[in-house]
Amino acid sequence: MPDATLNGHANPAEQPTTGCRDLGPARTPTHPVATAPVNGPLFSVDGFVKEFIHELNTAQGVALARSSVNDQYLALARTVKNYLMARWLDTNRKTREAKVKTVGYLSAEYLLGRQLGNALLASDLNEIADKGLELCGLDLVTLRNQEVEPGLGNGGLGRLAACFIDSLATMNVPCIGYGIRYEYGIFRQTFVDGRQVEQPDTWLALGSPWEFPHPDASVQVNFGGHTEKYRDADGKERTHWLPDWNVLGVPYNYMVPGYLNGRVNTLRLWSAQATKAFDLPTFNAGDYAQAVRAQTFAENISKVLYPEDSTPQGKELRLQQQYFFVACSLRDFIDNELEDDFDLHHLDERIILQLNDTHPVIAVPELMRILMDEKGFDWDEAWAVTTKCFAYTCHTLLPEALEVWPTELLGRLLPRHLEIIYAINEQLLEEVREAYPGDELRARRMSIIAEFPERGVRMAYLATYAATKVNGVAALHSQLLRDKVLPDFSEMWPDRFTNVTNGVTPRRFVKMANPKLSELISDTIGGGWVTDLERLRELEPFADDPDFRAQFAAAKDWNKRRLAEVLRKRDGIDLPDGHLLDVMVKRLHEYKRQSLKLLHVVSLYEQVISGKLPVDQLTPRTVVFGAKAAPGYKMAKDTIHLINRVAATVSADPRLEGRLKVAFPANYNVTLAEKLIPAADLSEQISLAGMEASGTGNMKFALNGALTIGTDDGANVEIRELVGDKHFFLFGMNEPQVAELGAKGYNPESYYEDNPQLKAALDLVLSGHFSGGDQHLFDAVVYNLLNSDRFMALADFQSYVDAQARVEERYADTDAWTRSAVLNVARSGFFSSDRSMREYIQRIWHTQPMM
Ligand code: 26V
Repeated sequence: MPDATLNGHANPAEQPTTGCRDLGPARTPTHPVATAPVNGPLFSVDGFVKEFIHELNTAQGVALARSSVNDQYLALARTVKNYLMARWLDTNRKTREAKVKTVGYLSAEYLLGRQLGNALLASDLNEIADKGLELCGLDLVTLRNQEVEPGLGNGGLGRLAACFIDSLATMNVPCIGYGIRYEYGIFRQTFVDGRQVEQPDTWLALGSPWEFPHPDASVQVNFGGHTEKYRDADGKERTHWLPDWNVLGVPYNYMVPGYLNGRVNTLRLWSAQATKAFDLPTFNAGDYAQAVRAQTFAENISKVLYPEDSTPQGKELRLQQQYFFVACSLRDFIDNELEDDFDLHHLDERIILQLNDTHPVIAVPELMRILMDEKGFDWDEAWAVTTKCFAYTCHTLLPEALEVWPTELLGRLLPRHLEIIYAINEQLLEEVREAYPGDELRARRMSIIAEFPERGVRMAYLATYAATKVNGVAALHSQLLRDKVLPDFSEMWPDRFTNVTNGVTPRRFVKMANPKLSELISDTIGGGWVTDLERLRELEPFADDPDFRAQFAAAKDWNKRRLAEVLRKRDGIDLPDGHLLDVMVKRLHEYKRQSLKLLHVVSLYEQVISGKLPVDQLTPRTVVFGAKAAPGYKMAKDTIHLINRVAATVSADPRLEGRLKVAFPANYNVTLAEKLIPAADLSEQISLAGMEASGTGNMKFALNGALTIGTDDGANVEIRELVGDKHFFLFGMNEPQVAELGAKGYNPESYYEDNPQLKAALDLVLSGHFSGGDQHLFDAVVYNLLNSDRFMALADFQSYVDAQARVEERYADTDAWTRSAVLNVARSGFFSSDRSMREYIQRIWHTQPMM
């Protein structure tokens, strides 16, 4: 049925301007969303305006003339959402009918970024919205800027999940993303006297137009209590779990629109609620606080995202979060997505559950529990199904990042699950002993149960044993995972291990974030690259075309001007014109080595103020840092403080005027990344080799025409191989060299003593130059480098400085630089998350796109 409201005529100039009269104009009282033809005509500008004004009037209850920017943003979001709604319902219906295998992506984090721009892009509504809003006297960019991004993740792992679900929707692959609807996402970072101060992230405060709560579809999640054995009707011994408390999981659905393909997948995030709002007798007796305590307790489960990535926190609440979302998700899929009479022996034909790191691994014993205790399966049947339904991705190499849950805690919170884990472990050890008779040491090494420093469950081992496939996230990482983290497992089950190198969505991180470059690319090779990123290869010949290079450079300049405006408004930072823009943005962690970058800056500065280097020999450069530190990670916070002090000192020193500037905008997030990355000339990827599992920022920079200075770590290795050594500034030890130095005994102080340039830089920090004369303010940072330097920043310092000299040399030759930048773009098509998804589909999931 054609929809009159979408194509009808509406001139906003004729729209009444008062709230009352606004509601007046005739509007067909239909719900266009439910009936809009899925493949029918797009919104006309007039239809768009009519719908927008309607949303403003009815949902926001204001007239255009009286509306705030937030009202306008919400009305626009709803207009776009309405447009996508028919497609969403259609996708759901078709997927259900087809009974095809779905990807259940289980992730505790989704770092989505703003939704409006992406929804407009996916539905091709940008131009119409732009024109329509202009007719209303409004500006699309202003409205887009009103959106607060849902920061429901810490960094790379959460952003990867968001890229993956975007790609699956775009590739027409059925997927439900399952996760937690944190009421507070990653904290908002502010600086007070240069120190990080965390503020709560109130992303829901101004309204959340993209979510659809379904309290009617809530599920119950149990905790605590004990188990009891009994005999069923057939005389078989079975187990009951008698929990002693529970909460409700309320699903909130979010649209995941594919790019111009009419598919809209679902992201389903769970919010915790008390099963009984209050205890009425207690309330009536006047003890209000006691009455609401249960409610507060329950709701705490989805209250806040854990921002810790420095020390694994054995926090009970965190385990509650993990079990909560996983239990909700399995229950939801089995009870609501499958047909009532579905035979769960064939569950693997309908779902593959991808474990995004160890956070959702408690799903393994949960599925066993459901199959055995609720569905009457015996152990072997349940295990046969379970092991076909899970695949596990590991995202780290740091031993301290691998989760181990104390059995005391697990047993108290999830007694039945601990029993099942013990039984799984017994079975594992039996298999190991059979394969390696007499090798008791090996059995002990491979045990899912750790005995020291306390008895605990190694979640990575549990996942590896249960999964059909285990993958690392870049070639080097997967190799090290096999050789160093899980060597016994990979020896016993070599075929289980595989690599899928990460990728990023070209929709958000090129097409949306870099409109000028995108336009140039599309004008040159057509628009197909947006869903087939390897086609960027066709740009290669244009690297030698001066005219193309000029346009490419002009796009970069435009991005820099746009960034300058953002930083001026957002942070009061002035970006000088014509500087090499040198960017290091990522979580603050010692292994990532922000301190190495800082030492380089301090060294340049020191050489100038001490007269060793004439200032006019410095390449004009602005160094931008963006980084949040985990609130409990002292060293990381001290490093932030030092960066801010160096930034203030260097930027204020007239001797460096126009030559060197350091900027550290607070609260780096997806929204800022979208402005920073397209503007960057130089991408800093300088982790100690063997420490960064993959990195994904590195890919975003290369795809936007920044050159990388980097170590042979994570996906840097593959970036360098693809773009070519000439167009990548490699430095530092490689992983075997790091291992060798570690084995030999690393003495950071010797590098300090032997390298006058390094010594001078560290001495300048120790002199109190950046701390108003306080010679001890940064002792922790400096002496950590001098005495321990776990991540060998001092060992790589000289090599890094040398590589920076090569950067400056190339940058001085504008044509050569731009040529390298073009080749970086042309040769980075591999790093599309569409390619990653294709690999998961073919080698791990064995799912099919829907036609
Ligand atoms: C967690 C922890 C926990 C405590 C100890 C220190 C530590 C360090 C890092 C982490 C995060 C581990 C999970 C994670 O976010 N990994 C990131 O995943 C990205 C997507 O695969 C990948 O690009 C990054 O290299 C990897 O660090």
